[in-house]
Amino acid sequence: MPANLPAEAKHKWREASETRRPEEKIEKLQEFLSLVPKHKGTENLRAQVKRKIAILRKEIAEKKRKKAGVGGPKFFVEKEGDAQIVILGPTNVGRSSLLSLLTNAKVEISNYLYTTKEPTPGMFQHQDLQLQIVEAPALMEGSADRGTWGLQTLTAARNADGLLLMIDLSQDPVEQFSLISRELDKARILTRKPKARVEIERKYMGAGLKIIILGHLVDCTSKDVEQLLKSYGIRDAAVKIQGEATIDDVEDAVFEGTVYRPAVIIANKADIPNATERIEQLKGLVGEEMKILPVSCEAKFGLDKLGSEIFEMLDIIRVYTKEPNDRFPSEKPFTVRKGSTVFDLARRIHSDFYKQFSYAKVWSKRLRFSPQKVGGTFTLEDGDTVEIHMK
Ligand SMILES: Nc1nc2c(ncn2[C@@H]2O[C@H](COP(=O)(O)OP(=O)(O)OP(=O)(O)O)[C@@H](O)[C@H]2O)c(=O)[nH]1
Ligand SMILES: [Mg+2]
Repeated sequence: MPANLPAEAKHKWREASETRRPEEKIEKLQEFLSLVPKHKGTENLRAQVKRKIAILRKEIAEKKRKKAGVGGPKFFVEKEGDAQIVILGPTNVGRSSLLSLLTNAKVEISNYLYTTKEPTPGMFQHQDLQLQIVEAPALMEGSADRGTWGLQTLTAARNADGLLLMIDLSQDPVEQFSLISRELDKARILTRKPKARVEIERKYMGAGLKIIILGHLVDCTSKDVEQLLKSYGIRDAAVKIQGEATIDDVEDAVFEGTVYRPAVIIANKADIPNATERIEQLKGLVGEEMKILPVSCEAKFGLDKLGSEIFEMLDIIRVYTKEPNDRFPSEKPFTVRKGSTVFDLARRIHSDFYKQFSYAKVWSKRLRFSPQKVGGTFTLEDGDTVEIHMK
């Protein structure tokens, strides 16, 4: 990644990331680009910034159309529900068929290629979770490199919380999966948990830079990290470093370059005669790294497990909250990351709940008795009910 950018480029990046208005942001990003030296080491970064500019342009155009009340192709799908899941795959694999089986979205299913031309959403209810499923326009060779079509498909994937990578068992599964992997790779969307995860939370509540190292820094010290961030003008942020991180991983996080999106493979058209053989081929390629779910949208089998597979893939838990004077907990759960504590939940509800936290009562099947009085660092599990008491 882009080590050793000139100071003025770093300065410009800071300006760009602090600007909210898309028009102004584009301007700053263009200025930034002109300050980045052109060599192999900055290639990724330059491509990424160009992509950012192209996305901002779409955003502006879409806003204008909306204001003028004219229709036209939609580029972005606003998030709704508890999570947004994007169906990604080559043309004709059955993405629309899957969307129409899971939701009541109106989509055209046909044997023609490239029927779906814009990201199309629908809501899918899994137990008490509302999952928004979005069919992205077909992925093709070169999607990551060119044009509006590829940009809208991969932007949808980048903005999602999880991916359903769909392939067609009546065609060569290895070829299709390789195509998907290649394009995701180029767009810097990882579907395997990365070794390192660096999160930079700007505008950290306490003043100053706080570096929280939960893993290891492999080629630098925390002083180096501090210095790097300061050179980008980041003096007020919480930086969480997990796993085995390098200084490049930290710099990549500054540019919000690589993202990780969990995924499962949906192997559709499992009703065709030699499906079993092709599933084995695919397994040989993918190994244990990703789940493969053979389904048939036409014969309607294999789909009953989809909801729980998505839930598992997302790595989230559902937590129910209760007011101290109410008899029953909320019907709608909060969804929080697996491993979250009572403090994390409190922060999610409202910052006051965190700041004035006193203790909580937790009802849970796994506890020997419920409710149990717990502190803020108590780790929650799926299905827990929490009652927060403030000072
Ligand atoms: N045999 C079989 N055919 C299927 C299955 N699912 C979908 N099809 C057929 O595959 C073709 C493509 O289905 P779509 O759902 O339109 O595929 P898509 O991925 O949305 O395609 P585009 O939007 O055009 O890229 C249609 O003719 C479907 O009837 C399946 O499980 N088995
Ligand atoms: Mg379609």
